[in-house]
Amino acid sequence: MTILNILRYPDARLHKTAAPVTVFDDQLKKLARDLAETMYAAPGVGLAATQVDVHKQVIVLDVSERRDALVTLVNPEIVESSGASDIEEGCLSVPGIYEMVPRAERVRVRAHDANGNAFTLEAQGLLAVCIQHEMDHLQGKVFVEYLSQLKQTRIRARLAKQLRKSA
Ligand code: GNR
Ligand code: NI
Repeated sequence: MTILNILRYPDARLHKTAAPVTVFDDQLKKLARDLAETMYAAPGVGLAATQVDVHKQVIVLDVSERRDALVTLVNPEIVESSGASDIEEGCLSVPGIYEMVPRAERVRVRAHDANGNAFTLEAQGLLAVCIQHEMDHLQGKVFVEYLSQLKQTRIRARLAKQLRKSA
C-alpha cells in the first residue's frame, strides 16, 4: 500500500478531465486501495484520483465516524438529484479553506466497484455532497471555482502565504 501525494490548488493538473475506466484489472484495484489509504491518512472523507494526478474516473469516500464504510465509485454517473444542501465544504487540495457551494441534498448515483460490478447508490447529506465534490474533481473542477473571483483571489493569496510559512 502506498500513501500518494495530494496536489494542491492552484495546480494545472487539477483541471485535467479524467477518462472512464475501461479495464478492471489489478492496477485499478491497487489504485482504489492506495486512494483509500491516502484518504484515511489525510484524513479526509473523500478523494478523487485527479487529486493524486491519476486521470481516471475513480473516487473513494467514507463519511462514517468509525471510518469503516468505504465506498469506491468507478465511472460514477448522477442519474437523479433533488433538493439543496447547506453543508460547508473543504478540500484536501485547498487546505484550511471552508466555504458553502450549491449542491443537491440527495443524489442517486450509478457506478461500478473496483471489480467492475455495476450498482446504484442513494445518498443524502454529507455523502451526497462529497459525491458531487469528487465528481467535480474528475471533471477538473475544484470547489472554490463556484465562488466569486474576489474570493478565489483571496483564497489563492492565503494558500500562497501558508506555503511560504511552511517553507
Ligand atoms: O475531506 C473532505 N471533506 C469534505 C467536507 C465537506 C464537503 C466535501 C468534502 S471532500 C474533502 C476531501 C476532498 O478534498 N475530496 O476531494
Ligand atoms: Ni476535494
